[in-house]
Amino acid sequence: MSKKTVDPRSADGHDQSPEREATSPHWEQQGDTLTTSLGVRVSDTDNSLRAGSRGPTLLEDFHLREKIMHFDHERIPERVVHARGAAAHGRFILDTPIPEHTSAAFLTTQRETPVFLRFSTVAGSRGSADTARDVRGFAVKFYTDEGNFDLVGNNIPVFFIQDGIKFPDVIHAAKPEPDREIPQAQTAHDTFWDFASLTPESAHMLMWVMSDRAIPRSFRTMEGFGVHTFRLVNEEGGSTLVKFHWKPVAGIHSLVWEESQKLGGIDPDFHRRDLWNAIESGAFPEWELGLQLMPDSDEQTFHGIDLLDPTKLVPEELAPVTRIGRLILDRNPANFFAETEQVAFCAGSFVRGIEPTDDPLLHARLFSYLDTQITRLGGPNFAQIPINRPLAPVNDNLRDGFAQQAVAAGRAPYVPNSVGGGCPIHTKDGNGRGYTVLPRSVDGPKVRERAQSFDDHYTQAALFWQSMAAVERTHIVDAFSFELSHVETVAIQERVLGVLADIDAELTSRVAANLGLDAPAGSPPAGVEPSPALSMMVTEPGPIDGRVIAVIAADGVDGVGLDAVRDAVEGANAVLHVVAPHGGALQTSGGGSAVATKTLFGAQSVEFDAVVVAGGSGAEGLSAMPALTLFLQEAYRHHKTLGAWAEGRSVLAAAAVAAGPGVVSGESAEAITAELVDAVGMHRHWDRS
Ligand code: HDE
Repeated sequence: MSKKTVDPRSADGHDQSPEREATSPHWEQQGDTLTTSLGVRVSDTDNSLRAGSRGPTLLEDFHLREKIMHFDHERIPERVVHARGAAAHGRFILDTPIPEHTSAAFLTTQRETPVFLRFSTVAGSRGSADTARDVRGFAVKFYTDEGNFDLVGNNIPVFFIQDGIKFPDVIHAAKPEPDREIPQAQTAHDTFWDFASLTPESAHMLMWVMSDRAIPRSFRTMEGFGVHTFRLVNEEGGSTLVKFHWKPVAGIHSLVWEESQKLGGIDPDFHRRDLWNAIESGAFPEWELGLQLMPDSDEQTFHGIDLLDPTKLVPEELAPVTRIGRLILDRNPANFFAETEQVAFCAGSFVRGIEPTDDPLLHARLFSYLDTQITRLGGPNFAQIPINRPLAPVNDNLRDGFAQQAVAAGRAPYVPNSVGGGCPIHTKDGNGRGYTVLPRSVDGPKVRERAQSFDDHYTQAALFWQSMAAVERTHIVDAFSFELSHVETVAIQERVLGVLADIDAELTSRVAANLGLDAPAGSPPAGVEPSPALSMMVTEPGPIDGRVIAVIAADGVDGVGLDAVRDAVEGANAVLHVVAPHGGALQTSGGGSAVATKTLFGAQSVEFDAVVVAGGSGAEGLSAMPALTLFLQEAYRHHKTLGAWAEGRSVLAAAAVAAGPGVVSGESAEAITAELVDAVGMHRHWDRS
């Protein structure tokens, strides 16, 4: 290599062109002939080599040995936390460059940056259900021109603990109890609440996890948060503190608890399926990237909130969220294992212009993610796995190790050298765009202690409670009651009530009443100013892209009406399923036919966002089906939009769900379509109860 050139290839010597995902030989196997891993063509993969057709199998069968050997090792350790997840490719489009705040190239000039986004639950194992009550991971890998930046966040803006040294404790408490390995993917058990009740710093996070935020309708309807405060540094060395937000274009929406429990059995892949189907149907999930920008100062506080404390948020009313760009997911993974399972997010992967602050939770993470990949991905070369490779050129002087893919030529993988012509060279200040760190003084005695400014655990827990609408509060009460009713030790239940008493008296008394315990008196904070931005209540119809609507129909269905509803639903980018007593073709009233895509034997109302009963002569027989009565009543109880036209109205009436908020009915399909789309756009009709 001549002196000043940098190898434009990645660590494993492969092309770095942006098209590499689609075209590189890494992404698909070559040729159309079955071969062994060493390229020998296989003539029979169905019968092992035997001494006679009923005789013993011969060890000499190298194809059998290789096939079984490889199969035996197809699994890698699942993630210690966030094991269950789903991911997609996309792009981040910068709309408003912010060079005044950061030198990060992907945030300073208008451009698109490829991204990979993995969503996850935290507690459950890889095969657990998507809809469990839990925090959701929201991890974004930006493949920027200056290297990879990972924003490894959650759908909740705060965390259980203030110091990373407590992470093994909170996770050991939340995971299945170690003697019996029960329960899977749930916090409704003694050890979690034992820990929580003894860890007052978790109070604020508990409020979020017991709220509907922890049972999202879809990954597409979740907010994302970087949680910690980060530091942006501009070209001149000026700095700003920042909290990252992802705002879903589809709105912030959740399931109801009964629904999420049922879905855990009926469709454990509910969120994974929703993400996959939305992308395949072209309803591309989208978020806006928003920043809360706060002045950097020695104190690193804002309106009295210690920005280094990850159990605190900054209300949007105090620091507005400035939208600067959009993230669009537009491509499903080609291979779950290669991409979603092997992607390695590292909370310590920064690009220039973005730095960590001294948040003690973040600091433990800076170590943990790099470390965990060594076990999970089998050695130190995980950055060479295609999904982890940067698009920026790599020339890293890292050599050898397990699963080394690179054929690194040259004699001088060390600095300084003369043998290699001095290459690779440093990118010093003023000599290109090297990663530099803002010089800040660090001073203080070595201590193991928390700052006093981390002490108030209750004000923001109360802020959350007081910012909720009545129905959201009821759901929080119900969630605490559900969880604590699974706790066998009364002393733990009582301790949790003690924590709640320092948040809000009404919350405490309602939960205590449900448990049949006395509500203790506490000292809830006074004068808390609610933050309306924390509520998920919807006041006007939002987009319904990717929503799934069932039209219940039978032979004799009004085919013209069905087409009108289909046009309206699909025109709004949503998905329509005809659900009928039998599969295959349905005869329509006009003598044509319609296809039933699901049947009442297989489908359940929890799989849909809205249910409409079609008009036509077939409706009469539907009223007599107990499975359909349950279907409709459940949809009603879950506050979903219900609809019917013409004869279909009698089916709603027979199920006693013909009237109420969010029930849309009319003489004809055409008469209800606009109202139907708007009603689905409200997500749920909470005033029904
Ligand atoms: Fe993580 N976390 N975490 N975490 N985390 C992991 O990394 C850890 C924390 C988050 O889709 C692990 O590759 C420690 C906060 C997400 O692949 C591990 C601490 C937040 C994901 C780990 C935290 C997160 C992880 C497991 C306390 C929100 C999934 C496997 C100091 C801001 C990423 C892995 C993916 C995964 C450690 C706390 C988010 C073990 C030690 C706070 C979204 O390294």
